[in-house]
Amino acid sequence: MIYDVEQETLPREDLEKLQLNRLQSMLERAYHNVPFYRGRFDELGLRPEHIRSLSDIKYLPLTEKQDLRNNYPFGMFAVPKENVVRIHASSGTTGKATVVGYTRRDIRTWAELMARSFMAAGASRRDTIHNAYGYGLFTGGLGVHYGAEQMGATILPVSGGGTKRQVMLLNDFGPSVLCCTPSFALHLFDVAQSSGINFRDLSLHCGIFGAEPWTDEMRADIESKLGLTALDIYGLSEIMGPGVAMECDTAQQGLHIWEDHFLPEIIDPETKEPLPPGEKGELVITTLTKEALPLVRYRTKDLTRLTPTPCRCGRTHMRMDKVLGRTDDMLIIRGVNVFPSQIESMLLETEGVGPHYQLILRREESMDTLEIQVEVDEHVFSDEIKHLQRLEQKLAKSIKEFLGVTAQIKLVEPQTISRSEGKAQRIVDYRGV
Ligand code: DLL
Repeated sequence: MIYDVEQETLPREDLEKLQLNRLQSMLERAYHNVPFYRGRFDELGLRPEHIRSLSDIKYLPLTEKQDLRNNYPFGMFAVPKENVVRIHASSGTTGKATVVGYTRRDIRTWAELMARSFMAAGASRRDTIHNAYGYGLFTGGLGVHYGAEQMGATILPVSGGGTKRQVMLLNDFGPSVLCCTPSFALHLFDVAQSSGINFRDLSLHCGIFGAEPWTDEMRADIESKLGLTALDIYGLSEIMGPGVAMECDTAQQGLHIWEDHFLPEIIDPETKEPLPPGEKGELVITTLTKEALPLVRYRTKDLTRLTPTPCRCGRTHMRMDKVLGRTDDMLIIRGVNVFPSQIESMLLETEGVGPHYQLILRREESMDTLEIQVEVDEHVFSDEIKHLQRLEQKLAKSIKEFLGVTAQIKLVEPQTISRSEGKAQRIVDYRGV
């Protein structure tokens, strides 16, 4: 079922007309109300009315996270403070948080787009949704919450933490949809198992997982363990929060970007030049309707590819591939570039090797080293030492062969790698310490 048939299936020509209209009025607002943008435009001798077609977007300046930080906390807002009804922030690993704001209409749009996302996942108002995304300054909890209510489903505002209690609620309340990070879904599975609860006996039919990168191999693992359809949801606080793009359950192949509100592009992260359709690069998004925090060509740092071909589900909005990783998560090990997701795919192809892993980077005598710690099943771990060593060597060999990096593999016991209730920490980097 489609939540907003008219908007979600707009013929491309009409969709692009709508995008151009919205782009032009957003640029007017950004230029006149945000000193940062007025400064950028003036430097380039550019005025909003110079943008006459969607392809003119390439003349607009890019916006980066640092620009938001430089204008911390509210300097990029395009409306007076009294029109802002909500603030969220993402903590980030370094420096000050990135602060975002919403008007009443922004919140309504977000709820609508999340309702679209739920229905794209095959959910409906008859569902009960267990929401384990954190409530608070993080956008996950409240974003999902408002969308579920907008669609008319029953929402369980569980938030993060208290894994054992969550398992009890899953068992007792019988929700049909689970929302959390993919790594937390696996953690819930482990905790359920140790309490003697089989996920497959629960009433869940669908999981809406996002907020961190995860591979198709991880999806297969989650689907088989949890007995549900696992779908990918993408978003970032700067642009809105969850629900910028959502995978449909019809094709389960790429995430529809809600293009009547967001204009996506792919650029080469090095040269910053736009790339032709279908090429892999950094996703850049321009918000088309956001009132409180309009962003022009925001660099997400996320690497993906846009698929302009029509989707079987009937939605006309373009799809993006599952995010491969972030440009700033790319590991460069002795000159070889590799993303954690590529290592994840390789690990999960091996029977008995689990989805919980951590990449540990060290510098030894000015050489970078990579250690991959990965949990193995109980029966693999209790195997003879020589079998474990053989498996370690086999994994190291295929990683070297396919990804070109030398890694030391350390197979560890189940439950040894620390679990996160939010985003998993896949990389531990001791190089700068
Ligand atoms: O993570 C919003 C969100 C909440 C999305 C719940 C989905 C579900 P931030 O904390 O600002 O916002 O982090 C945004 O997380 O730039 C990506 O690098 C990463 N990310 C989000 N969704 C996905 C996904 C929320 N499905 C950053 N796949 C983004 C891969 C994702 N990475």
